[in-house]
Amino acid sequence: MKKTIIVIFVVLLTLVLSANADIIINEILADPAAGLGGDANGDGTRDSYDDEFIEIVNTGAEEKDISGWALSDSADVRHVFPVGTIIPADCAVVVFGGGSPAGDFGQVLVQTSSTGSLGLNNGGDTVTIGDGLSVLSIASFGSDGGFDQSLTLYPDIIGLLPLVKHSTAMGSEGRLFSPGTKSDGTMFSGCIDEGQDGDEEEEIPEFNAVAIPLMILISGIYMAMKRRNQ
Ligand SMILES: [Ca+2]
Ligand SMILES: [Ca+2]
Ligand SMILES: [Ca+2]
Repeated sequence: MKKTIIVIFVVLLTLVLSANADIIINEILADPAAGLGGDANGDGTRDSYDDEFIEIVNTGAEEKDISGWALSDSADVRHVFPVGTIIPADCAVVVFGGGSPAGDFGQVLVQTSSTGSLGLNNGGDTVTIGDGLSVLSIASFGSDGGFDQSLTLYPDIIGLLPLVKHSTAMGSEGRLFSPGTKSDGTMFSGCIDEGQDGDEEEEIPEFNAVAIPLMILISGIYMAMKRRNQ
């Protein structure tokens, strides 16, 4: 009996940990390039703090509520995700240092640092995501962070650490960053826009318009045949 309880506990613990392993750090921009080429948040101004960002992807099969979780660098907590931060499956959230982010950013959630800055060191830093109990995702970088571009997993989502310079990722075509999309500019698969949802919903009445009369017809033929055989 005792052994059974231990086995159940281990299985539940494994399930909890594997569920939280679905949240990964996919891209980090510590060193926005000089000039408008470094305007990652799209607000028309290049700012060495505001244009820093961290891109986080939910790779799980279910949406994930990360409200209250903390995003930290090696020095401090830099952002606490506000209530209502729910990342759809296979979609993402991007946290900029500050400013007024403008753009569609691949239809992902977009936030700015709750402390006013991400404070990422260009020469190296460690970014972690924690839920208050444990560290659930971690990504470190060194001097590669100071090359006027972001560092990204390559391939996106499934690539292994270390992060690589964004412009070297195949398909990036030399772009310096990609907040809210994969490094080749395509959307994460779970970030479906509302227009596509609407199309899917309209298909149901169309199906019923054909299926229901057909079922009535088949039922009528069956009843007629049954009467004839009686
Ligand atoms: Ca920096
Ligand atoms: Ca900017
Ligand atoms: Ca990206």
